[in-house]
Amino acid sequence: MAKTKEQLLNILDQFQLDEKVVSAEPFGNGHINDTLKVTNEKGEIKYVLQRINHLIFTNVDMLQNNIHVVTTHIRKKLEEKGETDIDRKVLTFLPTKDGKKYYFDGDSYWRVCLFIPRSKSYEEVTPELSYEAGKAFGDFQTMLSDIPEGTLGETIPDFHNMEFRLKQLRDAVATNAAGRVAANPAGRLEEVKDLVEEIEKRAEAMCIQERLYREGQLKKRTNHCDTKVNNMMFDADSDKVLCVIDLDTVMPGFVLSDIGDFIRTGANTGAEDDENLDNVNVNMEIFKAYTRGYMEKAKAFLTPTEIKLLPYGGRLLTYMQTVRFLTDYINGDTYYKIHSPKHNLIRTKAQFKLLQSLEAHAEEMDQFMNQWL
Ligand code: ADP
Ligand code: GN1
Ligand code: MG
Repeated sequence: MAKTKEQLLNILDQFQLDEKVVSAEPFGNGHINDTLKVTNEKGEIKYVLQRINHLIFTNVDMLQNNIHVVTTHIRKKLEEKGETDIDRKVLTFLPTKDGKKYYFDGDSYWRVCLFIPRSKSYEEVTPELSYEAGKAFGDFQTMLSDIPEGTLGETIPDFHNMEFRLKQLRDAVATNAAGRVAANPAGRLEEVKDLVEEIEKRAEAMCIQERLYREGQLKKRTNHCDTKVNNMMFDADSDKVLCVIDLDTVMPGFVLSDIGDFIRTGANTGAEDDENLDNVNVNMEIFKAYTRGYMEKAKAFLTPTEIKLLPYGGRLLTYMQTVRFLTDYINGDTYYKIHSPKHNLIRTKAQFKLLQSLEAHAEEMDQFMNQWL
């Protein structure tokens, strides 16, 4: 439900802000939460207000607790390293006036963090920025590697479990075939038959991580799980990464998630939802630069199996996103925000095209990894 300006200011008034604020305007283009930038009387952006999508993040206590653990852990590491300007290098969430980590207004959950001044995020990166991003996510995983097991909850259970995502697709197909989807009871399945077939062809090969985990050959680590290119802030002057943001999905998982999602978003020559599939291809320079930066920081803790699988991570996360967008399309668009009736189908096709391009470059990517094996 959209909020009026007065309602938003009233929500903001529940938090311990140290400045008077006068407006809250939409910000960014996330698919799940609502993000707003909050300005003071001088027109300066001071805070970021977010409405948490609690239909997706059903355990808001766990969510905000995870974020608290992660941000305080990173802050401590930065202090130990003697870093300066720490408020720009880790997100700072503000408590409510009664000391809570979020505010519930009767129908929505809200949180506020400091806006990072003199920073910017990118939707597209150059190889130089990609190298910086690789180092930043390698550092991020390193800093979080000593959070004791069991401290962080799974904010979305089985979030990057490929077997689970395939099951959701198969359930959606069965439900749609039985004509039980309210939003569009017929038609969508017929329209996507070929895509479902393409997905099924690859299904077994895309569940390697779950199998290796069961066999004890792969462990879980703390991952960001949403390393989209726009989820990190760069310094507006130096173009060095300041801070990793969008921490809702930081949780235990497989290491390929954080390599894969950056390749999926940063190394795509087109947009995630490009209607012109000719635009969509993998940019090998960006892949190489990210990998170089990431390996510089992460090589110390990665196993040879994980290093070898790194290019597979790009294919896996792209495949997973194809499956997730398609599932949502078949289900009648109940999960992702959409901006046109066929948006989820357009996204599916663009992701599938990227997957094909990644497959065509698999050998070249594997060869590139040999320098670390
Ligand atoms: P979403 O779930 O909507 O993707 P994000 O937390 O990623 O939410 O925020 C969306 C965008 O808002 C980011 O890509 C970034 O440009 C900007 N942003 C978010 N938090 C901050 C912050 N603390 N300081 C500056 N910009 C921010
Ligand atoms: C969602 O909220 P946002 O836009 O950063 C999604 C990710 C997907 C992404 C696809 C909680 O991320 O998993 O990869 O869209 N987040 C959730 O763009 O499902
Ligand atoms: Mg985001």
